[in-house]
Amino acid sequence: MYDRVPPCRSCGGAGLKPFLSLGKTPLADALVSADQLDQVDPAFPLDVAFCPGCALVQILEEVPAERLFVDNYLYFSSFSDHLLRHAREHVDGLVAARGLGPESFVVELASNDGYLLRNFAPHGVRVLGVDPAPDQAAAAREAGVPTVEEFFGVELAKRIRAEHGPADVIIANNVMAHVPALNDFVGGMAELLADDGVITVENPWVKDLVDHGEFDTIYHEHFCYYSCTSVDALVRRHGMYLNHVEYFPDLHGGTLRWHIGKREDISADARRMLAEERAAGVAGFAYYADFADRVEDARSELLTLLDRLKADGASIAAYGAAAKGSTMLNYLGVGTEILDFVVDRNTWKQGKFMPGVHVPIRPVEALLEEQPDYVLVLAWNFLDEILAQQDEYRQRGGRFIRPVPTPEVI
Ligand code: JHZ
Ligand code: ZN
Repeated sequence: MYDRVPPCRSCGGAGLKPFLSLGKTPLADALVSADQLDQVDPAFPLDVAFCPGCALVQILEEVPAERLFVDNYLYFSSFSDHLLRHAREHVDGLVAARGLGPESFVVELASNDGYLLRNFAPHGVRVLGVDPAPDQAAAAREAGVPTVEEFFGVELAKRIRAEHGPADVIIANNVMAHVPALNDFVGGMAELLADDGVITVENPWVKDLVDHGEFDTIYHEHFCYYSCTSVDALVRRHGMYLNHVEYFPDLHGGTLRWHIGKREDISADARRMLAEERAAGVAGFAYYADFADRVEDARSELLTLLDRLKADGASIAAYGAAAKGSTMLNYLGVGTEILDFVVDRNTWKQGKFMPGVHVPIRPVEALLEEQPDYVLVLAWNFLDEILAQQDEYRQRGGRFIRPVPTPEVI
């Protein structure tokens, strides 16, 4: 089934053990425009493996990063109130804990539309964003956030350090999964960081992905799926330490924030999380061995529910033209025969079509205009926020379907 097994992206080890294949899927953020509808969207194998050497979970396929994040990237961070609040709290916490002010220098990697860095402005902190996605970088500059429009690595880190000096804080949220040359990226962070500085890295936790069956968060943009164990091994290779860990169970299905520094100062929370992972078996292959069967069961269960509703004459739409929504629909093989349309707040996505399955994407108002009987929540990670917004649709009898961890009608 797996014809090519590359070396591990972190430790370089040769023994990657595949444990899940989602078949061939189109690129999750490569939304299709109306004039491309008769083309067959290019699809790439989506196979996931575990590294026995360093415990890093990763996909085997490497689609070129330009194709993922420059040519086909319509993800803008500013469309979720939950995420905006989370970013503001992160900034306020850093400013207070580290006494940041006009003398400080903060760099954010994958700064997107400036949704996070702009919160430093009232504190007078010097900031620099790094993001290769052109439309997002332009939006960030518009919001007053200076942004370098490049991929990050050792070479860019040296240039930034030469021009601006070392960084007191480096923030890397939901980007370490997106990096093909992982050691160049982490080596760049080490290069740029001041000796007493801190790096905070956020990413969904692979333990929650497996425990809650969040298979739809697997797509080609996400090369790696992290645990504390694999992050610890990765940063030690670059002379740094995993000093502290915070857990946000409600963000993107379960997110960890790792605090990394050049001086060893390991907190009780970091030790506890590493021990918890050891006890749960996250660092061993057996933990992942039955995941493929569980994903297959989840697929059948959701398909059975959708088919039954459809057979009963119900109309069904979906909420969230998310990357994870693309994995979900393509792996299930659900298109316009089941779903009338998908709604999304992101104006860049409206008017386009979901990759592979070509379900049209409409503004959120379409839910009240059409009042479908059911709405499949593809962006289930924002379910509470979406339910709160959609009170009127629900008052009129509309129902939501949460697909993960197990299908549930709400
Ligand atoms: P959302 C993204 O994945 C992209 P995606 C990225 N690859 C990543 O790593 C993860 O996040 C962490 C819309 N929406 O954020 C906005 C509404 O319409 O779950 C988005 O298009 N109304 C960097 O794409 C989509 O839903 C709302 O009220 O899987 C959500 O996509 C809200 C809250 C969102 O991520
Ligand atoms: Zn490895």
